[in-house]
Amino acid sequence: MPANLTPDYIKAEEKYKNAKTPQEKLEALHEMLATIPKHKGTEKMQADIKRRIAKLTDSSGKKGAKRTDFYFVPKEGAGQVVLAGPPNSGKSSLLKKLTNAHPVIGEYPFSTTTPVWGMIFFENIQIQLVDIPPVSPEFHEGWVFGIIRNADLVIVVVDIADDDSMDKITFFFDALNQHKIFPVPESVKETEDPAAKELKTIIAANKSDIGNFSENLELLKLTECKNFETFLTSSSESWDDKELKNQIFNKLDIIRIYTKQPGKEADKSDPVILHKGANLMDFAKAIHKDFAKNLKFARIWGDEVYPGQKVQHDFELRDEDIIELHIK
Ligand SMILES: Nc1nc2c(ncn2[C@@H]2O[C@H](COP(=O)(O)OP(=O)(O)O)[C@@H](O)[C@H]2O)c(=O)[nH]1
Ligand SMILES: [Mg+2]
Repeated sequence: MPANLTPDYIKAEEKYKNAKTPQEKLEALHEMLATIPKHKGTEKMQADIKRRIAKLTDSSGKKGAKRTDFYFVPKEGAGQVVLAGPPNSGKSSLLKKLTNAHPVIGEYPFSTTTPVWGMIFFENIQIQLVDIPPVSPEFHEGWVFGIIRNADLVIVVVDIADDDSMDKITFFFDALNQHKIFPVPESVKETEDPAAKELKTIIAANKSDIGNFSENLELLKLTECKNFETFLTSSSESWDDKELKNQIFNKLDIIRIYTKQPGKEADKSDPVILHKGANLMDFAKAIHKDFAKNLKFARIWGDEVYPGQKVQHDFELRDEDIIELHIK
């Protein structure tokens, strides 16, 4: 294939072909655009994907042009994490606490009406955190499920100072299941039903600064929340977000790989992000298709190897390995 398409791109294209709704089509197109190798050979294809995206999101207001009433959040950074749950649980406040974003925070429910996102600065990478409108029996936007489904990780935000949280969270999980989204605690397997999506999930037991929450926390364990790791969180000044940020990084199942020129120090400011389990060849492909084609071997520096160890194409990489590529 002249364009050297990656497995991720081919998967996204497959998803596009099987998409039934405009929302699903749009999601797949954005994934195609994110995963298509960016070089001269794919310029036409890139333009074509962009044209199809523009067509689907046409909001020109022309007579007869139908305005789309759904949203999509293009992925940025090392992973996309969504804050979801019932109204007023503190999703927007957590976005503000954890990122550089400035969402609307309201004492009233439904203060968030469109997706808002910002970046979490975690060590030397950025992780995208997305805040969306709530899901509740009174009202919710259908498109929020499209955004949840597309995330790499969802944080379900529960107000543990609210005695009604148990019912609200049960409704939330039921609504996910109705949309064929199935929360799972650990890494995701491909589902047999292509419309079903397993989604990595953790729980933020929020507003923990209010105190006196132990009874509600016990009650939550009677709900679906019992299956997931639960973190006490708060948007208060005194709450330390370090543990949650660490966990977000861990759950994304990504590794950071640094490049190094012979005889020089590695540049650790801009790592290549790969899925856990990726090998040397995956890394070379991520840098450039010509590196992959002409790769002879590499030297590696890391925890599990001796400094400068020579490794071959199928060598599995670990977080923070430093690689020196040698090409033919
Ligand atoms: N005490 C306390 N109040 C919070 C916390 N997080 C949010 N709130 C309050 O709860 C209300 C709803 O917050 P918001 O972030 O808009 O919730 P959202 O609807 O889930 O986005 C606001 O009045 C916030 O000030 C928290 O951690 N502790
Ligand atoms: Mg909000």
